[in-house]
Amino acid sequence: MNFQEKYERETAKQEALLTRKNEKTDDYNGIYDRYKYPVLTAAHAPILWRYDLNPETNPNFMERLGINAVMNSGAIELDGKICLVARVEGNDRKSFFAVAESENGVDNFRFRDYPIMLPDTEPNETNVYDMRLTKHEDGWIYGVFCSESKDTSSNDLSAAFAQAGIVRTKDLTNWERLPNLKSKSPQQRNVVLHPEFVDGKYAFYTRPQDDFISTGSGGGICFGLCEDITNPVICTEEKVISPRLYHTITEVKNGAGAVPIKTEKGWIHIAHGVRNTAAGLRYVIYVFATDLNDPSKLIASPSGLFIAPQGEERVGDVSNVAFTNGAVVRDNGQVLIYYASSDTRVHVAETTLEKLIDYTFNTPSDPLRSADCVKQRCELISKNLEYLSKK
Ligand code: M1P
Repeated sequence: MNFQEKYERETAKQEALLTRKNEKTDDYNGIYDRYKYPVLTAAHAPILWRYDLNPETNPNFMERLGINAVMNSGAIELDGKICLVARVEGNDRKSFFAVAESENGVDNFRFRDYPIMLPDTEPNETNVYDMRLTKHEDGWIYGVFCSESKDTSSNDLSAAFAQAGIVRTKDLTNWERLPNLKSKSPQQRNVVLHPEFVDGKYAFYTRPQDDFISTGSGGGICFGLCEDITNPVICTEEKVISPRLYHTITEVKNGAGAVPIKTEKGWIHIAHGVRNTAAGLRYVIYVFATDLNDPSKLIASPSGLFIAPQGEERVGDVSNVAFTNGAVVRDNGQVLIYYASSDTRVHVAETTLEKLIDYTFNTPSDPLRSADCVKQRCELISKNLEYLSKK
């Protein structure tokens, strides 16, 4: 096969992938639908990004800059399209951001020709990942992401610092970089900007952590205010709003995910929680709600996990991970939740605002002890048996 034939074959294969129709699976829980195919994978990365297309300099039509994974994606609806700002990881382990767009949000996502060229203002920054996109009431779209740099004070080669980087844009094309967020915590990851001013200030969901991996004394997902987004400093106490709890899905750590969704009953948060197992950490997605007028006040905590990695989702570069940093609510009430599995690919789960509210406010909370959990379940069973006996 000559160069041109190989190019045409690979282009046709990719075109078939990009135009494939997605379909709902028949999994049922009444809460959301899962889709059969991931919406973004490494194979969605344009051929332009990976191959040198000149036969003189690449006679074997060889991948020169491979893509290893496409995962944790911020999400937003812009000009009628669903846009994901995906975390794309090269074969070199460095991540970068790229916009992929789709008309319906469940299939046919296509990357723009160029990845995002983030303003390079942090000289020590080695890696960037996991952008959350907030359409803020000040008129900007903010991207808050993890800005990682090496911890040069340690002898451990892997020691690193995580901070929250901030960019803003109006069109997902031109990006202005602001200074990294400052807070009292030595490290921060999974930081999300709230879409509205709170007491006239910018509000952030933070995740204080003592170390790059371990949250240490960090008690969970926090809330803090910031006076000036161009000089971003958390000026209030970082108040824990969704705590880590013993023997729950958040025991080891948790982190804010999608930008909270405003509903008539409160702000709905779709976050991740991490527990330890003999096979390593297990990441699942969970939901909680905070008060409409005081987003730092927890008002609903449906018990346990919302989305866990299932089937093939359980296997990947970092297995047993479901992670979200983006969801979109459309005008018709459709809710699209983008989640990545095992740090490898991106999926979508679909529900409606009405169902998400029902789930959030009518799912009982975790009683935290087996004895109380079995009581909770027996109450449900006896109510059901009574109801069925009267039918
Ligand atoms: O590997 C799983 C996830 O680990 C991190 O999340 P957390 O900070 O809560 O441990 C993130 O780096 C995320 O990108 C990754 O998916």
